[in-house]
Amino acid sequence: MEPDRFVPYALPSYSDAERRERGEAFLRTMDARRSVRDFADTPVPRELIELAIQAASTAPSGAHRQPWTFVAVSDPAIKRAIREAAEQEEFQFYEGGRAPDAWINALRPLGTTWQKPFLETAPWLVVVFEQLHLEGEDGSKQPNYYTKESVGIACGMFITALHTMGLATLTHTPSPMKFLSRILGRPSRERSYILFPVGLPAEGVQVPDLRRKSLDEMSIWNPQPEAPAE
Ligand code: IYR
Repeated sequence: MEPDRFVPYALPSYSDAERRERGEAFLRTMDARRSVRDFADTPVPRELIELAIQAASTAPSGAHRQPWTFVAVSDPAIKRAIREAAEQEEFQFYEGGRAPDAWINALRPLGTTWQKPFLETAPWLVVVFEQLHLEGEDGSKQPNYYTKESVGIACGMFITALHTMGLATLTHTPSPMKFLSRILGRPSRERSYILFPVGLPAEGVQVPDLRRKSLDEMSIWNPQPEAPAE
């Protein structure tokens, strides 16, 4: 990237009515998104995963370092290794006393357990890694900036892209998830961030009956500076 080079930029000139229509349509699309934990084994073409990764990589990032690596897995042997390692960690979490009672109780409405068959059933597992620093060819290290924020935004855009293509996913975070670096051969400058199983929902799949916060519950407009900040 040339540091001093700027190029013209413009957005489409919609009317406010068009903007509103587009905003409403997008909200309707995204409001229909749900996390899925039960996948069909129907194959999904690699090119669809490639598109979602490229869409994710349009995310803004600290100093435009794009500090992410997407590792896509469809190989059944690798998926099995990931499932086995993840279930070991999850067993400790759910049954081995690793998770505090409050956490287990908070998860109860989701119906999750240590068993993760989706790690083998879903046609793709996409593991996103956060690049904590850059490594030059001479082995020198340079810091990256706001990596958590940058990778988090990219992951949100990945989920959005998949949903607009009619593909389901789940933000799966086995904890600890260091085993993913080992199985997928990632260097120590990268840390696994989120594992996304990607595919079609299993036939007849059900999801928890969750409610989303209303605008009033989640937004505050023009708070006055003298208002007491609780
Ligand atoms: N990683 C575990 C536990 C879990 C934690 C949270 I926070 C969730 O929202 C859901 C699950 C699991 O994947 O089951």
